[in-house]
Parts: sequence; C-alpha cells; structure tokens
Amino acid sequence: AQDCQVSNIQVMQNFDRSRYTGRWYAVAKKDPVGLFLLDNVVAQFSVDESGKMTATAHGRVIILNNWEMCANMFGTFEDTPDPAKFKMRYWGAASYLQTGNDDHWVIDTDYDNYAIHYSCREVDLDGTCLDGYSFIFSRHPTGLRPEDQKIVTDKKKEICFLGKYRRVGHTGFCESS
Ligand code: AZE
Repeated sequence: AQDCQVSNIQVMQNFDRSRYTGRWYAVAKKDPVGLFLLDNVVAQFSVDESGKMTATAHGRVIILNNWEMCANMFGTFEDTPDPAKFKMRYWGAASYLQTGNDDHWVIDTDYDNYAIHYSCREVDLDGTCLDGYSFIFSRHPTGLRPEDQKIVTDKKKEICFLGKYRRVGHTGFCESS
C-alpha cells in the first residue's frame, strides 16, 4: 500500500477542524533537516469566527551558540481543496526564531486521543519525500493509549517514516513561561 510517493499519501477523510481544536502533546517526532523543536512540544489549535484554523506551539530549542530556550511559535493555516491538507505559515514570538511556510497534513486522528501530522518540505525527483517532518500527537501528556499504538505504527509505515521517530519528552521546561 505504500510506494512512498508524497502525492499518494492518504490523509484524514472528512477532516473536522473544530473537533481538532485544543491542546495536543507531541509524543514522538521525525525531524527535518536543520534546526527543529527538540522536546516539550505542545500545540494548541483554534478555529476563529470565520472558520480559519490557527495554532500556537511551544517547544525547547537550542539556537545560536548553544542557547537553550523555549520557542513560542504561531501558525496560520491556508485551506486547500483537501480538508486535511493545509499550508502553514509560522513564525516565532522572537525574531531570531524560525519562520516558514510548510505543508501541514493531518494523516489520521480520532480527535480525542491521537493525531498523526505530516509535512514534506522537499519532494525528491522520484516523488518521495527528501526532507520532511512529522509529529505524533496525543491528547494525554502521558502518551498514547495502548489501543492507539498499532494504528499509529501502521500510519508511520504508510507515510514512509517508520523507524525515523524519536520520543518527545515532557519535563515541564516550557511550562514556566
Ligand atoms: C506545529 C504545530 C502547529 C503550530 C506550529 C508548529 C510548528 C512549529 C515549528 C517550529 C520551529 C521552531 C524552530 C525554532 C528555532 C507543527 C508543531 C507553528 C516547526 C526550529
């Protein structure tokens, strides 16, 4: 079922952005090339009065000369013809943080427990993803429920990132601010 073509990746059917709102804890991530959120990653999704999706996220980062800090980030989402595929413009509360415009796809979610996010930044000449990142989110700071683990593993395989994830720790580093 998986030929690893970015254009063939199946996303969430009938994605309901209002059910996706609220707090999500990253429990695992696949990193892109370059600087990235290290751990303590928590995202908060909202839908405004006009129906547009926005999000905030924080996470521990190390920038410049080994300066460790909590990155407070903002994202706005541009809709596409597929309700589960967005373009995300993002920036940091501080100017020295990262800005970008990434794909933001919701691969699967049950809205109440788990969500699988995918973003390919660079598609290779053969149609596979050359540089991308992905978050596994949970509604529970303690991690995924055992009954959701197989679903998540199967989806990691479908998006061709199986074996490329690291666990995301939550130590409270970003909770003080
Ligand atoms: C995401 C959840 C929705 C909101 C945002 C997200 C992504 C944020 C980054 C941040 C990178 C920051 C760095 C700072 C030095 C997908 C978690 C904004 C990719 C590297």
